[in-house]
Amino acid sequence: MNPTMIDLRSDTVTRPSPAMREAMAKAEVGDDVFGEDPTVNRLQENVARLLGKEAALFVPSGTMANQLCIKTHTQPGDEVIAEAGAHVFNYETAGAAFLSNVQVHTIPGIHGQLSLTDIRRAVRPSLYYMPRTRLICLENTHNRAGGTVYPIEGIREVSEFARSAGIKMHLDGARLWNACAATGLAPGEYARYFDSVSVCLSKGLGAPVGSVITGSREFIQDAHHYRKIFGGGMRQAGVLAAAGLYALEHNLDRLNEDHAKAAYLARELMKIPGFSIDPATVQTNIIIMDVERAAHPPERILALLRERRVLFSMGNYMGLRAVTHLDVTMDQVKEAAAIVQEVMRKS
Ligand code: TLP
Repeated sequence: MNPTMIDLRSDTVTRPSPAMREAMAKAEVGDDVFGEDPTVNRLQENVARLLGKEAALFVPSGTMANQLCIKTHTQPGDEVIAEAGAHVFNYETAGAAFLSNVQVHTIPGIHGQLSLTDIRRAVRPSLYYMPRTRLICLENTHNRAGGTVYPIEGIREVSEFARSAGIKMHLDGARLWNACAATGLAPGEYARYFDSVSVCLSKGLGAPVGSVITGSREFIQDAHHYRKIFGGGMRQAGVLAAAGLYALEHNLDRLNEDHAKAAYLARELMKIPGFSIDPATVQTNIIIMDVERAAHPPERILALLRERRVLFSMGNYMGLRAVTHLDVTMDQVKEAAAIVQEVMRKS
């Protein structure tokens, strides 16, 4: 991408900084399929410790992380409960059906959060003609709901119910770091309510590649087996793990800067006629805009903005999305806001 672009399509677009590249170049490596890459091992130990879990596994992507966890928790024919806007259901190419042969039972939530009553209703009674409800997946922060933080009390409530009903809990924590930055809670305070947690290094943290799943030693042993089947065994992956370690050390504490940029941008975008943003959803680094009543359809708005060097992405139906991250400065965000206002005023 042309570096003069103000790229707000996703926090996945960040590029490794010179210092991160240096850490990658210096990484000690070995064959991780043999378990012999010291840098991968160190990353796994660090993330497991950070999340208060026994073990962790480095994987190439957030999608593989979630799908591995679903595979490890379920048997073919089982049912998995997820919020209707969940990434695991909408943006992972029906991976749960394809790879695990499970059925996803979706429940519409509010701001990505599920009500316990709805979950109780969705859990199948134990009858021979019903699927078995095996797993509940939550997402924090919730991408499609606009980067909303899942309140810890809600998580605790669902988790207590799930444990009492013998149902496993998985957290899609691709942006758990942003939830922690927004609330001040430690990652482990969230993770304790889940049997497995996936976290991404390649979003707000700015690493080029990689996610980590965490859970019990036994769970990670099983997931390790499936990672090989899914083709996710990597060899001298320490080069990538080093970027993750660097990101955890240097880029965690700055996430609230991205949240401040998103808050500013949302306030400016709300002033545009036909742009509708629910301010209650602007809690972290994602802004979802409903542009149904704007002067142009979303695709046209994206094209007009691109001509002026500003990149947004598609959000929900009739919606657009902007995501702030460490490769856009506050000044660039201010510039982008002014450009969007001007483009929409002229049209
Ligand atoms: N999300 C991407 C797109 O796929 C939409 C983005 O630009 O936001 N969980 C959540 C909550 C995610 O937002 C994403 C990526 C993933 C999982 C998958 O991660 P990757 O892209 O590494 O497979």
